[in-house]
Amino acid sequence: MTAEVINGKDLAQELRMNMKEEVTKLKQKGIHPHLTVVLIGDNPASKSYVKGKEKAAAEVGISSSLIELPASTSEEELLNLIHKLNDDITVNGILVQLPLPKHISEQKVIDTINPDKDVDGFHPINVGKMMLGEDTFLPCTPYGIITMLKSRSIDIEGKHAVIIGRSNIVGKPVGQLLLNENATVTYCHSRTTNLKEYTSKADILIVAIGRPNVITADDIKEGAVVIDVGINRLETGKLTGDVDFDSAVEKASYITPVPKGVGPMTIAMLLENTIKAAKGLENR
Ligand code: L34
Repeated sequence: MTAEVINGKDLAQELRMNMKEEVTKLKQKGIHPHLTVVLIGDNPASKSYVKGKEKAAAEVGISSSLIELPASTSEEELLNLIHKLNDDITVNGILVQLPLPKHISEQKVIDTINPDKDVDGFHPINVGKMMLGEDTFLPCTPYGIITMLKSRSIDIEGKHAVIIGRSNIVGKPVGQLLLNENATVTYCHSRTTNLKEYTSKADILIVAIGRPNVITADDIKEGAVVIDVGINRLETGKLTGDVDFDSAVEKASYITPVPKGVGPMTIAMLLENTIKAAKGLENR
């Protein structure tokens, strides 16, 4: 079998066209969605992602501001900034790009963001609501993955979804969202013994390991849906996923590429969340 490739760049583009119409209507009602992105230090990958976010926001008519601070910024300074943004009624969404320098506690920063402006969906209140299946901001990468599956009407209910990776921003929440969609979910991670025993049984395989090309056709079931969340920059400068695309594409039913896969969808979902923040969460 040769898989259908789910192009996240094209899907994100399509979603942005719809969002642009929605934003136009909101503006007619006097609602002007605004996203503030905070970038600490000069990690080149973070800079590139943040640039992508600003460009995508502009495309749909969401205004954004970028606050760039040096890596030497203290935790207290950052927390003060967040309090200021929380109090600024013109700011609908706050995103602090991760990772942060080691001397700043990511959890403290996340905990300080007003949950109603937490367009990353990382605040404990929003994580809790997601677990309970309540309406809230869904974390952008997991939300993007579910949107990719739904775009191809891929059945989730009753399927065995296997996640490799248990980070708070990808692995854990994507498993929860798949569970909410009635999948049977297995979490694998760095301490899992005999990983292949699990991957080879997956109907839906979500790979978020962070090492290039470690999952090959040999690891997957014929006809599996393979979602590659890895973004690895090779010495040549080329981006590659955690999945060996060329072999896996011959065995999967659907597969996402890197680049042009999950990455652009992460950004599109951030825009969806910013619009949601601007409209005000329901039940509030
Ligand atoms: N707070 N920190 C916060 N929120 C997030 O949602 C993120 N993430 C992850 C890192 N830190 C974060 C992102 O924005 C990863 N991430 C992200 C966003 C976009 C892309 C990749 C990762 C992306 O656009 N990838 C392109 C290639 C871009 C390039 O050439 O560098 C792609 O086609 O995959």
